[in-house]
Amino acid sequence: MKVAVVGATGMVGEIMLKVLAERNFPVTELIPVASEKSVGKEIEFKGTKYKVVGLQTAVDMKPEIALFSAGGDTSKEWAPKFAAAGTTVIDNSSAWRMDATKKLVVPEINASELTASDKIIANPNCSTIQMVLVLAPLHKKYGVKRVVVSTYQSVTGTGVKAVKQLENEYAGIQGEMAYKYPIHRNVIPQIDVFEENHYTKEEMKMIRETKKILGDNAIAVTSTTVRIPVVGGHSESVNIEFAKDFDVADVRKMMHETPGVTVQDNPDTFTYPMPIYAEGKDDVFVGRIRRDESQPNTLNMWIVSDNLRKGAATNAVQIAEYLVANKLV
Ligand code: 2RA
Repeated sequence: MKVAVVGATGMVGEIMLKVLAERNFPVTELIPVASEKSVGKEIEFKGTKYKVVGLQTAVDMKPEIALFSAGGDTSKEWAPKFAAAGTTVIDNSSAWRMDATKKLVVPEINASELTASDKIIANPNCSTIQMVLVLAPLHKKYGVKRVVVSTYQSVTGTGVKAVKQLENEYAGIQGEMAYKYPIHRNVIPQIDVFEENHYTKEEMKMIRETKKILGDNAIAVTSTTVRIPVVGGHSESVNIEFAKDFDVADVRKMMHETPGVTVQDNPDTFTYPMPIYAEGKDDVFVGRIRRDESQPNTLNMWIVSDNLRKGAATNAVQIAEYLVANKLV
């Protein structure tokens, strides 16, 4: 496979290259793509050096697959150009996620909807992916009525500038700010811009994308998304009300059986998921599984995942793997 990675020098792009190598994706030719200022730079992939090229050059090279992580504007403009050249684009931006003509895919849940004519495939938002992976089997069995989620999101979700801000503030150095406020010793209850209803775009992504991926507009979702001074992964406190009553032991068993999910849940040994353990791993970690005793048919859980991996790069590569395995590219 000739594979382009658009945004190859960015934080997610770098992890995409790492994940492609780790999972031994059948790359015969790599095309690292980045903005003009990075063109000509060298990138190493599995011991071979590749020169970064610009977008038009990459389109002309007609890759079979292009993994995009270069921001919404680049995706809006360039994904259709790649698609017109016959490339299947897997896009990590928000540009196409809510487009009714595009599939929004978490492979474990809905990859079977993909066909060879899907030329632009949307990768969901990181905080959505880790939550829906857990919700999907529970929805099938018990019917999810309502979800209340609060997130504790890593600065890596913003990008390299935010990681630098945290490091600078930690070291007492005055530097460029990715956020309006300090992030070290702080918690910022705003991720992305505010929408008209005073929810942030990140909150609305979680609400809209969850319904689309689970294929059920009747699920009520409300969300508060928060940035915390952590690298390594996003954490979520999730309260789920079901249509039917459930058995906690059965929920735990189902989580053990869900591909891509690892249960870390033992109060006796103080075992629960945390970003320091999730970092660098592909799984979604679940713990603190317990009944919400304040109302019927309701469950609480704590979900942690490396947002750059399953929340972005790994999910995108898994989509590519599905396309290859099913001869859809
Ligand atoms: C964040 N969800 O964590 C975003 C990244 N896509 O800011």
